Amino acid sequence: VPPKFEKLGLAYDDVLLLPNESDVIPSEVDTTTHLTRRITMKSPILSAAMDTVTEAPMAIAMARNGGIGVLHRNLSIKDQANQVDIVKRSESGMISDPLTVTPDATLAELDKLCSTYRVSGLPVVDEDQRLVGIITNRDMRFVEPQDYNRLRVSDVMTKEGLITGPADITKEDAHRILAKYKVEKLPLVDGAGRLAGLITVKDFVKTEQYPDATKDERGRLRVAAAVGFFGDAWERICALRDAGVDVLVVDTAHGHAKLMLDMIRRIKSDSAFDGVDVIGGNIATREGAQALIDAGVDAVKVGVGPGSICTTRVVAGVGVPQLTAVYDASLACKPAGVPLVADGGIHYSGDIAKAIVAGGDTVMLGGLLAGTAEAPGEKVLLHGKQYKIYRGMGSLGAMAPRGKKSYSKDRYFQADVSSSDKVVPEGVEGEVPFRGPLNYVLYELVGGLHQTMFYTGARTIPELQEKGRFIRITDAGLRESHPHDIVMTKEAPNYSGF
Ligand code: RVP
Repeated sequence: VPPKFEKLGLAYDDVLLLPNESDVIPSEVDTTTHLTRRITMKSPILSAAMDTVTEAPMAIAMARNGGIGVLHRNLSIKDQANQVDIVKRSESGMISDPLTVTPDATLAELDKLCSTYRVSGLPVVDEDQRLVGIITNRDMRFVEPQDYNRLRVSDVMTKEGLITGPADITKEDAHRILAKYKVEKLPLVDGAGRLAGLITVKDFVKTEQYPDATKDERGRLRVAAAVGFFGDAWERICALRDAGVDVLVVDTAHGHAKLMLDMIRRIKSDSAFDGVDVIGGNIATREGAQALIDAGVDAVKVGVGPGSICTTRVVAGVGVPQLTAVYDASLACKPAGVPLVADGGIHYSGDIAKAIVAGGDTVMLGGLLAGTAEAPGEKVLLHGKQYKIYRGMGSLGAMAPRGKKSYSKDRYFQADVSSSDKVVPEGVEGEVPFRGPLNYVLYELVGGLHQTMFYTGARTIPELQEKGRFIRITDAGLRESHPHDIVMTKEAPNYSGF
């Protein structure tokens, strides 16, 4: 019989990392880490699958900066798959199935397509996919908006002297042609004149601008998306795969549960999903991690109750302080070679390092990213300061939106998506300070990790995991850690008060 009282559980604030002898400086370290068994990332950070944190703009910005975004699932299947599509098309080496328009489309329809996908122009193809022209903002420049409904693509597109390349062109040759003809888009055509791909200047620029971006083998940004297991979950899973999702995150508040494990087994045993990795969670014990590993996950996500908006530990009285949860789960993950995502409860950059030393390979952030410009929702002004809304996926607002079908109730195993509006919330709704663009925030968070690696003498993430050691601290130690005996008059970009 297991003991009634387990060992003491520790949170991030209960410990500090010991400094080690070091011959590393912060700018020299390498933060490359495993997201899943086969996907690596340059920064160990995921943005949370929450409706106030991750939609396409956040996912694009996260991947460009070396992390990854997990698209939330409080959206229709079509809308979520569309978000995947937007990220996958946002930038690439060579777009093999470019978005196109037909010559008879109106300019209004074209304009809508361009703004949805944030592109400045499209190749024009006939019904046999043969390239008949190209239309870019250069062609549109002198068209009056009131004519958009009247004029068709064929009226203004460039059709004479089209600059194209062969389907198997090299990156270098493509660059040369783009430069020589001073064009921004190079359609690639096969022997029969059919459109076989597209290369754009924007993608060359972006590759230089974001050298650490998380990309797939075809040079497209990687993206993850959350799914459940009730109702139409399988349909959602298939639609996300068809849209090109890299990672499915089977997202529940209790991952050590039969329905959830069944869903993981189902995806992993279907060869139609060979190209897609699966992250399962959340669990908070070694046994929970082992169950997910046995079901075949490519990474385990850890965290029951540490989230800044989470009330599971008070509503249900269940949870494990996050540092201990990560450590215990890692005892199952490490021998199996399955990466671990430490999800929730990160207040400061130092907590990221603590999560990694405890056995995490990456961390998932909600509250720290909800205030960035790329998070969904508008800024709100409160007492002269700017804020953004942040709410738990188990909050009343996210679980039972008035007059709308709810999608996240099954995260808490509370009935199926179409049933009544009654819920037992396990989260709250609130506001977090507006923090500006995501890359500023990530710079501070990853920069903090570089400092940890310098203090602990670790050049790489595996070295940090191996060398890092904790010292437990008291309440007095925690008070001493934060600024004290001073009235703070200016907030630092990476410190917002105790
Ligand atoms: P935090 O970064 O501390 O804000 O936590 C974010 C995490 O909290 C999410 O990734 C998710 O695991 C969890 N979460 C989301 N909604 C809720 C809730 O309503 N209880 N919890």
